[in-house]
Amino acid sequence: MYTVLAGGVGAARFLRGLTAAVPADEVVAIVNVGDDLTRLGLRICPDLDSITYWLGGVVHPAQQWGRADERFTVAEELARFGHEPWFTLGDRDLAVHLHRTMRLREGAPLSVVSGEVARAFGVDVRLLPATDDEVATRITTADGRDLHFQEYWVRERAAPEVAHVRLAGAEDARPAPGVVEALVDADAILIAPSNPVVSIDTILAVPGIAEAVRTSPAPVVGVSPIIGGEVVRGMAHRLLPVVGAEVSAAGVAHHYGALLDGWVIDQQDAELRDVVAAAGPRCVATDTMMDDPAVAAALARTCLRLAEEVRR
Ligand code: FO1
Repeated sequence: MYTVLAGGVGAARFLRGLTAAVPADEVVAIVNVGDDLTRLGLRICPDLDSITYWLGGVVHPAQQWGRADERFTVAEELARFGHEPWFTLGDRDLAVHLHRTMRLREGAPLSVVSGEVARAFGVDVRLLPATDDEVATRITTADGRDLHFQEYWVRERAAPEVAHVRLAGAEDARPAPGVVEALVDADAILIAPSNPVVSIDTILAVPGIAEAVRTSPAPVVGVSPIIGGEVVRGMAHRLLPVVGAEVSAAGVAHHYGALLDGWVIDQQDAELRDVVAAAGPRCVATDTMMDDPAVAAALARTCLRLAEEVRR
């Protein structure tokens, strides 16, 4: 079993590559739920949905979130009542939120509903929310505002200076059923090239998960989300300094620290290999730009080979 700590888009591309290297039913993704929010009374899970849509072959190709062939008839009608459209929900996307919200109201845990939704889109990878409890990534801006992550990222386009990032509700949250087992029993634990601060740290912030990664006998291999000092997408470059991490492939490895046994960086950053290795993890440089599915598959195989090397 290969267990992947996963955020949104970068994780979806990586998972697509991994399922070209090993059978999909041997892959478990532990997915960040800090992005989740309730809008219009509906529970929305952006990272679970991005991965589901991506692996299900129905993601909006340019946006990498939301659905292809989407329409916004409901959103247009809702504007009539003054609902702010800063977080747009398409008609097809709404069907997932309606189903999920109905099932949650019936008392089904998010982990059960996520499995139903994944199967409905033909996704064989097991998608597990990090927790079934309600948590939220919240951003404290330098000027003292307390924003939900989606307000910061979507409404304010990550413009405000950030003073602090936290996973609200973490102290009362528990790993979802199957999460600890997926980590302890894994043949390898892989950290996808997701946002270290608001995707990976927010998984590790659920009490019991970081502990399970540390005590698991499985080698832990991660992929740098920073290439040539730049983010591939998103706003990690705005948030890494907030947690004292340098915006580089070496800086992120240092941020994950002792969790890592292996670290895969892009060939552009090959000169950082010794810097990374000096801090502990075995380091490999390869092509990590996963625009091409063949690159994603090769990257996954590189991670699995590195996991075998560090296991010995
Ligand atoms: N991102 C945007 O930039 N604008 C949006 O209006 C927006 C709506 C949206 C609705 C559902 C959903 O699952 C994701 C949505 N996203 C939107 C993307 C979302 O902010 C990201 O997928 C993650 O939360 C960050 O990676």
